[in-house]
Amino acid sequence: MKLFYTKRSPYARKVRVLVLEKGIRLDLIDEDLAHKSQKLLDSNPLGKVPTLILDNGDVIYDSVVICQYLDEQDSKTRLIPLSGEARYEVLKWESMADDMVTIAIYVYMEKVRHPQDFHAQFVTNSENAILNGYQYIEAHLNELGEFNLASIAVASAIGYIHFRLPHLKVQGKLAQWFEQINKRPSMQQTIPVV
Ligand SMILES: N[C@@H](CCC(=O)N[C@@H](CS)C(=O)NCC(=O)O)C(=O)O
Repeated sequence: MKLFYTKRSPYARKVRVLVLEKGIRLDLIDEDLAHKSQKLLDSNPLGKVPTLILDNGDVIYDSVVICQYLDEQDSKTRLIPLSGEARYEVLKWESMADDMVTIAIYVYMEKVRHPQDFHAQFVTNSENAILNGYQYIEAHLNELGEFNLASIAVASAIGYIHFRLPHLKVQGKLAQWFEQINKRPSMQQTIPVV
């Protein structure tokens, strides 16, 4: 299997952490999103990472679908509960974490495109949404006790927000939780870099 990714992408990071935790072997193809390869564009009409190419040539995207596919490939280390309420709780955490990432990307892009005159209200509202997200996560940390895709997604989101919006660092109990999870080799090997 081959995974198109970038070292910055928090969506791809979820997949990379899951793969490392499960010991799945795949080839990583580092994409330059400013000059997307034809192979990526041929595989995914939107040219997004992560995109997974299976050994039979089939293609799977996006990160939510790839994580579910890969988790099913090996039952020894399940990172997504198989069914029922527990499964949807984990997927709900993933969805919230992914949305925090999306908000952070929009804020970062707004500031990069308009460094002197970014839309202040948009940035404030978006950053407040991220801070509300932090508050919610901290108040529900007991739900993230087990290491699974929920904690992978939340930690990847926090890692990305720290990377792009360093003034929005987590604090208190959430910072302690993040520090612990960030020590895992799978997290250390996938820290976002430019
Ligand atoms: N919903 C998608 C989002 C993927 C995504 O937006 N990836 C970004 C990189 S972080 C990307 O490929 N951007 C390139 C582009 O949109 O052209 C997922 O979860 O995989």
